[in-house]
Amino acid sequence: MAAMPATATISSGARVSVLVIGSGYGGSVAALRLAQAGVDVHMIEMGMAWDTPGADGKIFAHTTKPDERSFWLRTKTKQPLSSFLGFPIDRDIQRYTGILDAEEFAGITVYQGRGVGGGSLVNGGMAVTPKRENFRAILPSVNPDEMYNVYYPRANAELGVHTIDPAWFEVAECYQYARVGRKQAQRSGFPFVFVPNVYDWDYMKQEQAGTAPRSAVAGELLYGNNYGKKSLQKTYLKQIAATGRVTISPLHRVTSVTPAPRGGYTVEIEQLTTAGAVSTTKTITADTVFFAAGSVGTSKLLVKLKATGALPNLNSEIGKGWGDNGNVMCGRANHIWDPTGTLQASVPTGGIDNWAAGGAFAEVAPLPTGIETWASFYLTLTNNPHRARFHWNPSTKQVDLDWQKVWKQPSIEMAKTIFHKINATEGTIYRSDLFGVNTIWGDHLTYHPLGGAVLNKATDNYGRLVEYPGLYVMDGSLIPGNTSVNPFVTITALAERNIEEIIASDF
Ligand code: FAE
Repeated sequence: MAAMPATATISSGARVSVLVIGSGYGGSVAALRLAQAGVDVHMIEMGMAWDTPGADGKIFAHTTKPDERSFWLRTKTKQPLSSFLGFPIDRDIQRYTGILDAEEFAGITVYQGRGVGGGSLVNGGMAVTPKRENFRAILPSVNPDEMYNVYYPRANAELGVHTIDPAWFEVAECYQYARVGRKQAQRSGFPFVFVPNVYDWDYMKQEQAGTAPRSAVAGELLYGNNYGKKSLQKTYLKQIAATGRVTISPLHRVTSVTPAPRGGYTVEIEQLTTAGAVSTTKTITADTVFFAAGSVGTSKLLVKLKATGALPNLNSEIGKGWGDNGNVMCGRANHIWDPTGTLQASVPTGGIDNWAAGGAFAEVAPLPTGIETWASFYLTLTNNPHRARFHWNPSTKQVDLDWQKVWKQPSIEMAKTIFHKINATEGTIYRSDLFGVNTIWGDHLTYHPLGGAVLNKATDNYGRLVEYPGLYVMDGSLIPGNTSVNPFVTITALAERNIEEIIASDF
């Protein structure tokens, strides 16, 4: 277990210099750079610290044996793949502040990490820098030279991003599924490209060889990796701990931020039990507040605070520009002579690039069931044009998202540009047993929520909420709905860029 920032239980009545809401990528970058500049920081995280082993001696639950640690406040798991061979695979669990939240809105389920480290605790570790020609469309107000010369390299170095050893890829039993994916992509004329990752590839080699405890090779991913993945706990949060200037309150949730009578901001915070009950409500004062609660968390807070009069002057762009990064999943049935292997590393390592021609990039994903499935499985990122908006619902006192399920259809059409062709070449069909009965497309979810407080619209060009000096946005809500690739490297690089300017000008 890497050294973590000191946990503390913030006291009601406290006054802090900087409060960071959320401990994912945006929050961790902000906290580290502020601390290194000599500023004391307190981080508030609604999830758990994830630093203590459970009864089985492991911190994180196993993928195929989800227990209470696996899901955020649910009594039944809600796995992205809901069935196998037509049989439902979700199971009852104890309600607990577990690591993966499947947050349900009317038209979409949004998966998010909960705990110190945010999404880095549960994600696939795929660490991709978008192609430069796509970047202008993503963030047109940001100087690409700065991003590609300074901030992307910085983010990649700090996160520990590397690509698989290509020679090892050719022989690793746990990547047979990816080699089948490559062979079939290339037979249909699509380029197959390696996807960089934050997983420790040397550790993976030891796992495969049986000389180290298995993690990715044992299928660990969605509910945390016990060994090889370099989550933020092993990178930014470890560096944060070394500064000695940052404390963090896990199991604390921010519910309100409003100008304080004598300067700074009054922040309302709920302390949670592991059953999800509110044990204490606290009021503190912060000179400066960074919203880094993720695209959904930050957007929900800001939309509520604007609508309920806590921050009424926030501009009308708040809540807009939300997208799902075009996520859609599917599986294909292979012929009996194309087995994908019983041993499958949970960390994907390559993808099929048809972005320019078809608006789709398909990651060859594992199905780590431990049995031969003769299935190829894919998460496809597409150039879906739809953008949704968060609204305050005064009757339910909740924030709703107006995403519609039919808005996934363009993503399906883009994914078909790859898989219809592969099926035609191979003489194969789609699997229709993975997302319910007779359902081909996993079009009910996203792992990549983006937008809701878009850069240079809801904020200035560096994430300042200009109507309220001292309030900043620092996470995936700044990015308008799509990054053309997996998002966390861009979230990290953008946070590095923004915090540098904010420290230079505002502190
Ligand atoms: P995030 O990491 O979500 O952190 C926000 C934190 O704020 C969370 O820890 C929340 O618990 C906390 N929070 C929320 N509301 C409050 C509140 N009111 N008070 C206190 N704390 C709060 O935000 N991306 C990739 O690039 N590559 C991948 O391979 C990949 N795989 C993924 C797989 C899964 C299953 C999931 C769920 C996501 C995946 N992602 C992947 C997405 C990636 O993890 C996500 O874009 C980033 O984590 C978002 O970073 P943020 O800093 O915006």
